[in-house]
Amino acid sequence: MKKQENGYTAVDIQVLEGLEGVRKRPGMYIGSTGPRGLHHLVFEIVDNSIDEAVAGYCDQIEVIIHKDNRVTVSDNGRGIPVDKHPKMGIPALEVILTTLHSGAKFGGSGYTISGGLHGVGLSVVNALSSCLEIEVSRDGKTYYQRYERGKAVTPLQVIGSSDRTGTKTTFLPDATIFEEIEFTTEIIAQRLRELSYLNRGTKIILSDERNGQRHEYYHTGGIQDFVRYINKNKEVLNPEPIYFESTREGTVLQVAIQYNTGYSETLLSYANNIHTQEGGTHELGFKNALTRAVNDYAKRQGILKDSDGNLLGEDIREGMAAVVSVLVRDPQFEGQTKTKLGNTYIRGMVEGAVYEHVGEFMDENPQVARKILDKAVAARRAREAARKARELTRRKNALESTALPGKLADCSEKDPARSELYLVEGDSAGGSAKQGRDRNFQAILPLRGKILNVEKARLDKVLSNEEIRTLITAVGTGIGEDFDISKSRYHRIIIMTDADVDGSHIRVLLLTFFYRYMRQLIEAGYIYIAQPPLYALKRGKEIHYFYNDREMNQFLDAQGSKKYAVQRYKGLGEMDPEQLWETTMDPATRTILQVTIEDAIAADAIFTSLMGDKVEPRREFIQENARFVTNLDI
Ligand code: 0RA
Repeated sequence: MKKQENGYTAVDIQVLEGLEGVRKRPGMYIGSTGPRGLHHLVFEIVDNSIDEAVAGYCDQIEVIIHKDNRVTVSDNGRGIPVDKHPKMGIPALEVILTTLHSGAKFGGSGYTISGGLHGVGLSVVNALSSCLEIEVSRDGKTYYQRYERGKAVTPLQVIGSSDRTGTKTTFLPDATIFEEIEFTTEIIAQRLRELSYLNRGTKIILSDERNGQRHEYYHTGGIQDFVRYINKNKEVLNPEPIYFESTREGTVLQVAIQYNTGYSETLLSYANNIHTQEGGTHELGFKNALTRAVNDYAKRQGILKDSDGNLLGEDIREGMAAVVSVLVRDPQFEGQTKTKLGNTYIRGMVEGAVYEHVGEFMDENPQVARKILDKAVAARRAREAARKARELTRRKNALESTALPGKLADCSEKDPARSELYLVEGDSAGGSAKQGRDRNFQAILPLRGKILNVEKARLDKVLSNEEIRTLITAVGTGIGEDFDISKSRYHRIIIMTDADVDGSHIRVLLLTFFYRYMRQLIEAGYIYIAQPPLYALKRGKEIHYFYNDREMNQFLDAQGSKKYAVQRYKGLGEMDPEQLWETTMDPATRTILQVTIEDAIAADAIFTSLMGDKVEPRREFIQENARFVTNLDI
């Protein structure tokens, strides 16, 4: 600040009012005075260094968190100009640090340098710092200046010579403005990691002097490395990401895509290095083009016939990790959090480039293209099956609300709180259960194991399964969006399966099904697992049942020399109706296990990992969750 004996110049006054405004309404410039706003200070400065990197003048940025909450950001860019600003008559550096630039806005920096001043945001940080020191190396010299609460307290001075160039800023957030001035390493680390992917070849170092930690972020592969990082624990369809970049009329586009075998979609979009959480025109352009390119390729190859109809975008994006990054000269940020790119021309531009490059990639890499298509076709099949299943059960419920499945042997009790539904594996066990039950309050629904036991099927496919639809109708609640727990016809739904591999598969599958589509039944404590005995010891008319080896051996020890015939039950079908009632269904003598949400989550994870091909996590998982998978062959 150039202070004259007779007071402030007009320029000074204007400047002063500008920064006073920032101190009066910090939220308008950095979002908040909470932790987000605090960390935003660091990001504002780093963004300026990143702009130098984008312009091609800087390849290393270092951030240091000091013990006393000061933060240093340094770069090896050109260094902020220090020569006298022609209009203002003070060093350009001082203008940058004390003037609110018109381009200044919450959310980060622009991409244009175009001869004008960049360093947008530096003045905001300066205004909100109780102290800020800046060092610039350029033209063989190192310059230094110190500010307090946005005001220069020293003139810009030469403090030495230097054979390098760059800018180093150290600031202490103003404790009278921020609720808290302690930085969180992880918040800063995350942003720096992201920036290092988005700006390939820029080395970003983070040191935390409070605990001696040091992280180095450096990715020569840029966003290709980013999608690899997203998929690092997943099985991938294309180990080499699909990557392309294109520049049109000053807009730079970069896209990286890598598919995994999972079912979720991770699409990260950026505009000028800002994560556009609300999407925008670049994201729309990308999605449209990807959908069109994949459908057109599938038609060209005859994999999809005209009569098949198109694959939907959501089918094509199942299992996709993608990063879309644009640099735009005049970004318009919209939306609730100003993280939606609004520039309309970007949409067509991105759409054209993505359509062209994805099409070309598929033509040149038919094997990868085939894998992606197969996955999309499977996703569509699953989606349609799920819809049909929903519609069928919905229609059934609407049209024939009293028409229960023929296979269901219902109970006479109408009060759900007193009614039980046994889901029984296999028709023969189903038969025994029907005969052995107390028909007043126990209903039986036999499920055909073979049909359910589609080990490699995905859950959506299971939904199209007749048995499962019968189950949905029998329970009465509907599924998914239509689910209504008050319509549950039973408050105890008991899964009764054999103690073998098939039985545990079915149990895992049913639990997964309940977890995903009828979760409230689990939360309400309506789902149980029956505990049929493992052994029977017989001696004449005498019979004893045991549920594990330990119990049986204890019993035998106590019996001395008495001889018993041992029967090991492999399936429920080996028990006659009376035995089944006595051992497994009679409320007076049976044990049933209530399923908790944790059990269901475990089952869901087992189900999912059974699908995958990564053997190790699956084995570990199953070992840790032995309770529900005692007989699962792995
Ligand atoms: C204005 C003009 C030039 C560089 C910069 C600002 C600049 C700002 C920051 C902020 C942090 N690091 C920075 N590095 C550079 C161009 C200067 C020239 O033409 O030499």
